Amino acid sequence: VDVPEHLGEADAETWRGATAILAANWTGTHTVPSRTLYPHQWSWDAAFISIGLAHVAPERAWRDLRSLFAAQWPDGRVPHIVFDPGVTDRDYFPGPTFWSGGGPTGSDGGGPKPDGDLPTAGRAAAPGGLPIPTGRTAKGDASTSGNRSIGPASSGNGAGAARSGNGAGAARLGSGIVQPPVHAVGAWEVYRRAPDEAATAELRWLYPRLVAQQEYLATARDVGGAGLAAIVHPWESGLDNSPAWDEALAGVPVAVEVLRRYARRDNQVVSSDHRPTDDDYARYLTIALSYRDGGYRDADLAVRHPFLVECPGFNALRGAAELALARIAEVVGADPAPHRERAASITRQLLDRLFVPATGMFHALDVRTGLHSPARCVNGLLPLVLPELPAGQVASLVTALESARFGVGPRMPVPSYDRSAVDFDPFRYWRGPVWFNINWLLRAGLRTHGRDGLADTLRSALLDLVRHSGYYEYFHPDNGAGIGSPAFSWTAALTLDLLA
Ligand code: 9YW
Repeated sequence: VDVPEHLGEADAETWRGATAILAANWTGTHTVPSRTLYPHQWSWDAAFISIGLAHVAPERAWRDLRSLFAAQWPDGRVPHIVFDPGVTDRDYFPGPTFWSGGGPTGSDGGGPKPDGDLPTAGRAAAPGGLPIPTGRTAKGDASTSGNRSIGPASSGNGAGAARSGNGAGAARLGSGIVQPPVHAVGAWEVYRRAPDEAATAELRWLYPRLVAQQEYLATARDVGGAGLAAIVHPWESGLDNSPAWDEALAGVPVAVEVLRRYARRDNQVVSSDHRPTDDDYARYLTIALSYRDGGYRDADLAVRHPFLVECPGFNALRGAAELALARIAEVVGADPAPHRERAASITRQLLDRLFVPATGMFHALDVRTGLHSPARCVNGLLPLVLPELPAGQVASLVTALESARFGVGPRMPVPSYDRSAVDFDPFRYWRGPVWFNINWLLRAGLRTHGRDGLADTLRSALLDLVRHSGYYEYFHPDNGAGIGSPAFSWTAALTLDLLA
C-alpha cells in the first residue's frame, strides 16, 4: 500500500486499515458497502466509495461507477441497488425478486418463491438497466437466474437485463427507486486527482449518463412543479428512517398483512433496537409496492402515490451534481452553462420552498399536504454544499451546526438529528447516530463558504472517530462507539480522502 509521505505512523496505520477494507469489499466489478449487511451495489455508496478509491485505486473507482451506470434505466434513473446475481432475497431483503415484481416471500424466513409462483398480472415486465445511450438488451439473461427484470412499463419488450457492453461484466438487475445523485461529484473528484487521458475517456462515457440521471430527476420527479425533485420513498433520501419522514409516513396506512407476507430480514442481522419499527417497515413496503405495482411510472404520481416529499439533502446534492457536471462538461467539450443555470435555480427553489426562517434550517416538504416536516434533521443542513447559498442562510446553518442541537465539537461530528429532540435516539440509524458521508459533505460545504476553522474541527472529529472506534457504518453520537457494520466502505473511503 502506498501511503502519502506527509502522514505520521498513526495516520499511516489508519490509511492502511481503510485501504484494506476497500480491498476486502471489492467483488471484481464493484464494491459492496459491507460484506455482512449489504451484499449488492448501492448507488450513493458507489459515489462516496469512488472518492476514496481515487487515492488508492482509481481504476477501481471508474469501474465501480461504470458498473452502477451500466444498470441505468432508459428513462435515466439509476437504481438505488444494483443486484449481484448470486445473491437472493434470502440474503438481503427487499432484493431482486421483490423489486422485479415478485410475490410474497412467505412465512419461511424470507426466501423468494420459485419464479413460477409469482403473480404477473399488472406487473411491470419490461427491460430494466439498459445502459444509455448505446445499450443493448440481452433477452433471456434475467430468467436464467430466476429474476425478472424491471423497467418502465412502456418499453414492453419482455424480460431483459443490463448488458454493459463496456467491460462491466455480466447482466445485473436493479431496484426501481433511486438515491441521492452524488455521482457527478464523485466522478469529478476521481478525475481531478489524476486528470489523464484514461480519466478523460471515463468522463466521456459517464457524462451523457450523468446528464440523463439529472434530467430524469428534473422532469419525471418534479411532482411539485417548482423544479425540486420529489422522492417517492424514504429510502430514496439515503436517510432511510430519518424523523424528516415521520409526518409524511404517518399518512401511509399500516398494512400489517404486508409484514406477514414479506418477512423482514434487516432486523435479523442487526439488533432490532437499531432498525426501523415494524409499523414503519410495513409502511416502507406499502410505498414500495405502490410504486412497483404502478410499473414504476412517474406520471400521475400526485394522484396515486402515498409518499411524495421534497428533501433538502437530495435536492442540494442535485445542485452540487450540476456544478460538478459543469466542470465535467468543460473537459468533454460540452456546454457548462445549462448546468450552472440549473444549479442556480435549484438553489433558489430550495430557499423558496424548503427554508424555514423560524428554525433557520431547511425542512422536508410533503408535496401531498404542502406541509414542512417540523423535525430538525441533518439533511436540512446539507444545502451548505451549494456555493450560491446566500450569506444569511449560510450563517444560520453554521449557527445550527454550532448549537447544542448539532454541536460540532472537537470530539464529535454532527449527529443525524437534533440532540435536544425528545425522540433523539443514539442507536436508531438516521434518528441520532453520526454518519461519515453526511459529515464529509458538511465539511466540504463549510470549506466552500470559507468556514475553514469549523471545517477543520469537523475533519479532526471524524478522524478521531475512526482512530478510536474503527471504520463503522455509523457511530454513537455521545461516546463515538461504532455501530452497524464494522468494515463499512464509505467510512473507509472518506477517511482516505480526509487524510490525503
Ligand atoms: C438498508 C447501504 C445503505 C445506504 C443507506 C443506508 C442503508 C440500506 O445502507 O440502507 O438496508 O437499510 O440507510 O443510506 O445507502 O450502505
